Amino acid sequence: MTTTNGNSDTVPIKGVPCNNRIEALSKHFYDEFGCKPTYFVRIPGRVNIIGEHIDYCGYPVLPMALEQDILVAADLTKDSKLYLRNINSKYEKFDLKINLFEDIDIKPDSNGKPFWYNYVLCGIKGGLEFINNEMIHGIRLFVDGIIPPASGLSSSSALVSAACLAFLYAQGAGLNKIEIATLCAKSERYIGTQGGGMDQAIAFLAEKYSAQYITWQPLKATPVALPEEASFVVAHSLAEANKAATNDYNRRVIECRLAARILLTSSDATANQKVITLCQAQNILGKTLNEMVDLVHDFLPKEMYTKSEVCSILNIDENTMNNLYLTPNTSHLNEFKLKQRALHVFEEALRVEDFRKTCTQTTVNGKTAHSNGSNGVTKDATETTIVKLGKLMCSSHDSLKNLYECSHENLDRLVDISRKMNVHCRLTGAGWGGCVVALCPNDKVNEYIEMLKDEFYVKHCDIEKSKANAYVFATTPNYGAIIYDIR
Ligand code: ADP
Ligand code: NG1
Ligand code: MG
Repeated sequence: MTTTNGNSDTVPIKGVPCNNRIEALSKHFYDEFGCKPTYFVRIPGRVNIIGEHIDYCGYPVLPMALEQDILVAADLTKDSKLYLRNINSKYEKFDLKINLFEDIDIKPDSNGKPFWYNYVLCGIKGGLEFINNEMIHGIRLFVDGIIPPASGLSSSSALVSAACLAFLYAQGAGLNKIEIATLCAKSERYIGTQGGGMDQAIAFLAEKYSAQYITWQPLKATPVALPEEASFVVAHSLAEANKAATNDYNRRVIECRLAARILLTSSDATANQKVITLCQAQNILGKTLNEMVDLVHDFLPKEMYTKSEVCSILNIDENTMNNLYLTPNTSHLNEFKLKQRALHVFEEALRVEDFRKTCTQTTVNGKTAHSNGSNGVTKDATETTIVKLGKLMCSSHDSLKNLYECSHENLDRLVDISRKMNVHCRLTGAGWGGCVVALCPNDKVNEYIEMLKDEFYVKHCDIEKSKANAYVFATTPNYGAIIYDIR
């Protein structure tokens, strides 16, 4: 799969880069299976710069790919089996005879936490469904992942996508990047979470040096140049949150669905039962995002709605509500926060638009100039751009904390510590733990990282300063998915 042809077809790269990681993974593969891998698949993690919890509502998001990735060594087998290994011994071996996609059962452990290999099975199941069960080869996979897991940097989607891509490549199936990103988003839902598709989209559509403005229906990625004068710094809160192990994530998804359905009742417009996103509701109502914010205040005034209230507003019974809008792990819920979730979504969608516009142009004395190079933008204008972007990130975090209630005390602490240095940051990914992303002027990056080490990792988390390096890093936009074929 090349990384230079935007939204078009996937083409494998011949050969593999010579580096220690590839060599070590090849050796593990050989020691385990007695043969060399014949191809490698690499899928990056991502950091979402802005646009949180709005992909599943149909609104654009602005992520970029990380250098940290899931790298998988692979080979075909003549039987119809999956042989799965992981370089990290905490992830146990797993083998499975692959039959029909319908037969791949993806169940969590007795505590409701997914097994690591369930994410791989999601990718295989989705791939098998795509090829109508017409499997030609089994597959050996050896996984080496360096994306911090359960940290909002999309380790799960990198694993699902790597498995799906490796499996389909083994079958000789040709898919373009848009198709496979869409397929992987659908495949990951087998884990139980109703994700929106951002992680899989950036995994395949990312390009080096630019973030991507991702829009839906149809899926499209448009490069966005980020200001050269600032860097993005990612810092781990040291709290992990596995999104499929609780119903926190799906609860937000279904609250947005219910809000969309209730907002639709504000007009006589007819909408079939499949209309479930806030963006679809907005389009049907023909309103601007700001008008949708006003509508929320008028039509969703209460702090909390009970299930029976929602049923009565929508004129449906509980069974219908469960079947149409809820998920297996949310069907027992009786109370929903609709105003708060919908306000976050519409206001975050506005922030994404503002952020993108600010990145691509800045106005100096009435003249428009581009801010992504040395093309005549004054230092003052650039500083204004960074201040503006920082403020948008700051408001995004406040909204996620207060309206969406998906922050964590460690994330809030990182945000507060950063503010002392006038650096704005926000939680990234789903939240409830994981990482923050900060926008920091280049000349302050080292000082900022040192300050986080002292004030957060050493002082608050009791970690030796030398070990704190593992948890905080500056990053620039990286490539998307790659297949290295060495046959
Ligand atoms: P994230 O924000 O990182 O996507 P998720 O909760 O969605 O977090 O998924 C995290 C889960 O993905 C982990 O608990 C683990 O099961 C799986 N995972 C992530 N990275 C790896 C890896 N390198 N090897 C095995 N499993 C992994
Ligand atoms: P993380 O936290 O990386 O698992 C999740 C969703 C995204 C998006 C973000 C919140 C999946 C696979 N990923 O990301 O689609 O909704 O939360 O913006 O469900
Ligand atoms: Mg995930």
